[in-house]
Amino acid sequence: MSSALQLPTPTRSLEQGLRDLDEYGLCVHEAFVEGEQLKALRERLIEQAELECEYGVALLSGQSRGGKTWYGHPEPGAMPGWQGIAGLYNKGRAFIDYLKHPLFAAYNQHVFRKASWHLSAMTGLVVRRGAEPMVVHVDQQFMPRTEVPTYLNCMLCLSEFEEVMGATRVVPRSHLGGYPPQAFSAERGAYNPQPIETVAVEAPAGSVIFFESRTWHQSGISTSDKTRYSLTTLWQQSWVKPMDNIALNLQRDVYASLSEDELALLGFKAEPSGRIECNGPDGVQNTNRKTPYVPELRRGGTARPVALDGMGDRKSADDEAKAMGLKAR
Ligand SMILES: O=C(O)CCC(=O)C(=O)O
Ligand SMILES: [Fe+2]
Repeated sequence: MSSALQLPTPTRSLEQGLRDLDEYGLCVHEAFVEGEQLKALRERLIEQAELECEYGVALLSGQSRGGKTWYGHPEPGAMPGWQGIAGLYNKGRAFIDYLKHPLFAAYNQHVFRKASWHLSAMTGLVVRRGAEPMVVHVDQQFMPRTEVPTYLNCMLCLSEFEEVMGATRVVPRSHLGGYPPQAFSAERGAYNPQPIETVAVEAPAGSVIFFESRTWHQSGISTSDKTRYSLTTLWQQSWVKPMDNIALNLQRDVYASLSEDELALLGFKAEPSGRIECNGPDGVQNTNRKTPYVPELRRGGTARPVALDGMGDRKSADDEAKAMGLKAR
């Protein structure tokens, strides 16, 4: 391996992890999750993955995340090399609790230079023998390079990550330059016209591989009988359209079970973009700016809005802001 592909040493220190992210575009934070929490996340993900297969609603691919995917049953005796378990915020309290890991806030504030952030996607990834390498890409490949990364990808290893198991591969320090060249063809989709040398990130279960969205990476090829399990938590700056349309995806019973702080982590916040209009008499709301429910109103019609409690009493936007415990803007 050329020294240009030197990886940062795994660390358990936030400070070291932040330095590594600046220098290498990635870091490996060991023992980010341990013990019972790691066991709970792993068991919940595996049970969900198995049942999505059994019920014929699994997101599968014979290739990788970037290859051709379909929803359905695996063929008997032929488990495809790749499975994605999408929208994990809907699939168990353990995943919501994990979003509140205190170090996520520290990593996000650093990577996003204190700009406002929230969740973009949360996806389980299962990689088995037969998985093919993904095209080398950056997670913000579809937008021009930015001074500050738009996403932070946090890949939690729920099994160990070995090269032969298709562990994530990276190009250290690539976040400082441009993007990996890609070409497109109807049969292959996106591919790299020139070979790009990448290095596998091997890590024990419980580690998080943090890589910011300008770092070149891909999933590897699996030639192992051991299954790779991982959980991707993708955070983003608030102005980016989320990878998952979380405000729409979030199931109503899950929405009703979450605190204001948890909803804010999922992006239920009115910010310069992304205001949520209340979508029913008991509909979804922003955490920081409540809105009345206002359907199409017609003279002589039956549709009625639902005002906010006490709205009629408020004298001004300033009073309203105070009543909601917010600073007027
Ligand atoms: O599964 C992997 O190793 C990489 C997947 C990937 O590219 C991503 O999560 O952005
Ligand atoms: Fe990626």
